[in-house]
Amino acid sequence: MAQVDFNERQLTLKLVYFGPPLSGKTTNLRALHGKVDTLNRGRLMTLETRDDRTLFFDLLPVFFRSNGLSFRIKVYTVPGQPMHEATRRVVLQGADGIVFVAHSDPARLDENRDSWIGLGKNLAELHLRVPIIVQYNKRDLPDCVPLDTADRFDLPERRLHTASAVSGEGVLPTFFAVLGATWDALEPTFKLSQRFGVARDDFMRTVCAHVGGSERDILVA
Ligand SMILES: Nc1nc2c(ncn2[C@@H]2O[C@H](COP(=O)(O)OP(=O)(O)OP(=O)(O)O)[C@@H](O)[C@H]2O)c(=O)[nH]1
Ligand SMILES: [Mg+2]
Repeated sequence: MAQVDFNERQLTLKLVYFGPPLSGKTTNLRALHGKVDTLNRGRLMTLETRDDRTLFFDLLPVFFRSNGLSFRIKVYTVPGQPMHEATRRVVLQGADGIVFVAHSDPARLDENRDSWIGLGKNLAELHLRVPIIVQYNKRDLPDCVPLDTADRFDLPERRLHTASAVSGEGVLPTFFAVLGATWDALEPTFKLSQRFGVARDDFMRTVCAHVGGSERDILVA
């Protein structure tokens, strides 16, 4: 759950990138790291084998101060390989928002499903109800699954985000989508706008300025 300290005027959020093996979760984080102003980011921590498999998790801390408020956003990825189930649950604990990074390769759609089911089980066990943004990554591949027939993961009206994380395309709009959805989900409980004196759109614009985004990235989110 978000850490909200009204006395210290500090908000800490935890976002988790979840999804099947090799869908591009770590690549999303690397692209995000490349975009965030060096003043506003901590070290990108990754632990991988030589063939790009995440062993434990990746973490990118993003932090900044604005109008006397201190924001910390901790962005994690889980390891996608089936054997790391226990690790995924640990990383998901306390998440405020989730990005589900799906494959666009038609040959790997079953892996998307398996991972989605795994996510549902973990969230149920952890009693977590948090917003989930779906990103179809690797749109640069030939023969991508068309969006109009793509799996919408149990929600026919679900908005699907697209990315080609290797080139950084789509990475920021996905990030702003999960950030906005997370703010919206926390607002009824914490009354963030009122108690921090920051409107949602100002919060989004401030983050945008600190992660090297443009207004367009928020709007298309
Ligand atoms: N063509 C293409 N390749 C990509 C894209 N994003 C990631 N990749 C490649 O896919 C492979 C896996 O990417 P990772 O980011 O390590 O995948 P992951 O989801 O973190 O994998 P696990 O940690 O094992 O779950 C790497 O070789 C990436 O370069 C993309 O948008 N397009
Ligand atoms: Mg990884």
